[in-house]
Amino acid sequence: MVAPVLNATRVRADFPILKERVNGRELIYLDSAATSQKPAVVIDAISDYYRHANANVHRGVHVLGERATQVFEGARVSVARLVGADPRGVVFVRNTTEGINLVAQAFARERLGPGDRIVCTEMEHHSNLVPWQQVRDQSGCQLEFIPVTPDGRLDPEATARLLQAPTRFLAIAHVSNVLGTINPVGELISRAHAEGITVLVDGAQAVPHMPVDISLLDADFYAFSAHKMCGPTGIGVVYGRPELLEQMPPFLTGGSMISVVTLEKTTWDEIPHKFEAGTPDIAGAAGLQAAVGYLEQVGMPAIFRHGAELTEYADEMLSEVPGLTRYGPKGPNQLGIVSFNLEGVHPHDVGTIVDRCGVAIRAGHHCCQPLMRRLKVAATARASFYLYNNRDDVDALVAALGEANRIFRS
Ligand code: 7TS
Repeated sequence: MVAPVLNATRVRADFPILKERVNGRELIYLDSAATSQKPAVVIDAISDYYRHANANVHRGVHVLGERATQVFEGARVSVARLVGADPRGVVFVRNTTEGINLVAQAFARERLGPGDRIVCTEMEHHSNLVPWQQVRDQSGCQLEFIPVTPDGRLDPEATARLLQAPTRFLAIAHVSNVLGTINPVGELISRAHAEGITVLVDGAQAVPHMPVDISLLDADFYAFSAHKMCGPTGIGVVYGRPELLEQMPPFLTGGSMISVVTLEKTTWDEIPHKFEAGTPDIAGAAGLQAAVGYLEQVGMPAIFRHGAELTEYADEMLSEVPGLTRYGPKGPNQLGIVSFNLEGVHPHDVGTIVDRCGVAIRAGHHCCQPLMRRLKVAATARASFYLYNNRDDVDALVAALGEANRIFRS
């Protein structure tokens, strides 16, 4: 089935910040992989929550307490629907990073020891790499990495070698935040499960951009952040298979996650509350629910198609820029993210000149230092697109890169 086309002009009008002027020009925001902009419905949902419903959750006998609890639990149901998950498996955390740490400490550290192996990939964001080094150091298990090929994919032979004993855990990005590569996680999960390997997927760059169905993928754990999918900062999700969450000890302890507390011992609340210690980000949940509603209304298939078409157009246009090296795969297996360098110009200088032209991109290692080493670069410039970008934005980037070339290479 062909995905519907997104009306980029209409979508753009939903994002108040895109009317800002920077350096005397209309803002062109090409840094959505770092964080997305927010539509008015999300900003309003947060404000409305504080104006009409603010109270603490799961405790109030009063009306506002009930409203706040409805907002928070309603958000859980909405998120679960978006990603095809059982709401009992949807744990609210601060962000992807915290979600991965939860799984590393409450699942992997508990179960792995000397003789076991965790497998990661060289394209991971530090958030899906450093927590596994911690588990390795704490538990005495091994940690190995699937290498990345020169065209930005996972090495198939190493994947086959590493997806077997003694590997017990695989932690892998669904979409790379530097290369835009869409990893074949569904296939990897079924191969891993055939070998008894548990899988965590870092979906920080996938959920915002493509239809994701966690139950179809059969992921054991799946983490993502609201702020990259039109929602607010401060709230994210880690999905865990309910049977696994039930067996796991809590990650953080204290209020809200208990059943009975005596001075001697404590019993835990039901999942997912067992993993939500302390007062949660209720206003964030209100914003996230509005973001989910917004994405569903525009339609994830349309958003995916728009990102893929824009990336293809960017590839075509950037190939005309003199001295530009583009990293990562081209074609249908990558989306929304274009990393590159201009010969003889430091990526930070590229970023600064482009910013002067009103175009916001990111330059640096993108929290992927091992991947930078593999690409044999210290840093890259990166443009990342989202539903509110259009071809004019790509043209503005290309013009700004022409300016950088003129200044540095003339
Ligand atoms: N995983 C991936 C694949 C990411 O892209 C990011 C953030 C994270 C995890 C961490 O997300 P957080 O919400 O916990 O911070 N990526 C980026 C980026 O590419 N530029 O800034 C943040």
